[in-house]
Amino acid sequence: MICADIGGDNGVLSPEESINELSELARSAGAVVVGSLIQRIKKPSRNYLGIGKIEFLVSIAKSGKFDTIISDDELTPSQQKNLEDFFSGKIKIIDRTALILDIFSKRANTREGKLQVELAQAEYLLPRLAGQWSHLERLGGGIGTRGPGETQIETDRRLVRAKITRIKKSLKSVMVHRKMHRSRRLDFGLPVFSLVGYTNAGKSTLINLLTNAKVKSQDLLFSTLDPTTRKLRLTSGTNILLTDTVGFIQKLPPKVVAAFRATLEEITESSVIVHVVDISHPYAGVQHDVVNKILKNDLGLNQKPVITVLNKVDKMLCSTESNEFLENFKNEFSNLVIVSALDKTGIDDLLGLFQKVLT
Ligand SMILES: Nc1nc2c(ncn2[C@@H]2O[C@H](COP(=O)(O)OP(=O)(O)OP(=O)(O)O)[C@@H](O)[C@H]2O)c(=O)[nH]1
Ligand SMILES: [Mg+2]
Repeated sequence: MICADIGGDNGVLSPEESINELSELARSAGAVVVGSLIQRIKKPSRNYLGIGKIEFLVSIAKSGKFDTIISDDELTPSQQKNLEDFFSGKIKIIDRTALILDIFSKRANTREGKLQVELAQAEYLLPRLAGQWSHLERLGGGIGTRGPGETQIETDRRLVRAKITRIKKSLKSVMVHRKMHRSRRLDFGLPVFSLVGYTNAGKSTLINLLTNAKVKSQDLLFSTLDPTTRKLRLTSGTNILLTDTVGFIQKLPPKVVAAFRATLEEITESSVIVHVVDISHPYAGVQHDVVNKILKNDLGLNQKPVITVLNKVDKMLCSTESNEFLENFKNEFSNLVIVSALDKTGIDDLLGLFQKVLT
């Protein structure tokens, strides 16, 4: 697998940082990344990459060292088709969104999660249908090909539209059911604290540590898709509900965010946002800002109290630079706590903050 980025300025990470993240996503989907390339051009060409880079890739494709190319930017249907033609259909071409949706489809466990992924996949595929499926069938399974139906018959846009309507309807009924559950829960008057954050920040590790929730946590992007809620008793005797949610990432297309609106609603209805940041990550600052932006702009959460949890402090290098980084965070945020969900540093402080924001 080769990852490619055209070095445009449409993300919050630099092209190099963004392509590193794309490699992590590919690894999370089970792929082995054998190389990456960045091309600095002002505007993507009709083939996405310039002809020189494509010829270079075609020449090394002959060695059989890779079978897939993933672009870091969303490809238009014709860019995807043009690129595929250069490789005579022998190399699979997918983009960041298809890769993320593929990971989501592997992780979804609940009916609601599965429906949301199906919806996002169908919305993504609708404009890309022309002549695509026969080609994908030739390439066989693997990442980026798992879709809402892989049969020829579904190449028909009308059918996919009907499918979108159907999924939305099913989602609505699942949501009504869940809302009833939620209102019952709210009847108990328990405040809900939502763990949110960039993917891989340590949200699931934290809920497991605090509540014995047994959510799967692993060093892969988007481990968690379906939300989990558990009761947590604070030292004062007060009970709260703690919810683990799907992680965020930069360059997440609005259609994908929209498909997960039901899950994200959990966050909008919570009393307190617990923003978990992997402080040991080289892009921790950017990751924090990406999440903040989604919370504020996409979910309209400006008013809720936020607790900022700087996690993985055990992994942080003790340099002047990292100390300065921590100090900057401390100066900027009032409800801030530094923890390690792994070696349990700072957990009492975190629980103390939970109590403080309630009073
Ligand atoms: N060193 C260290 N590793 C941690 C800490 N907290 C979590 N991890 C590791 O970080 C990885 C990701 O943790 P998760 O809890 O799955 O992260 P998440 O935020 O739930 O990730 P998604 O579900 O993918 O959004 C796992 O390998 C954890 O073991 C920590 O405090 N220190
Ligand atoms: Mg998780």
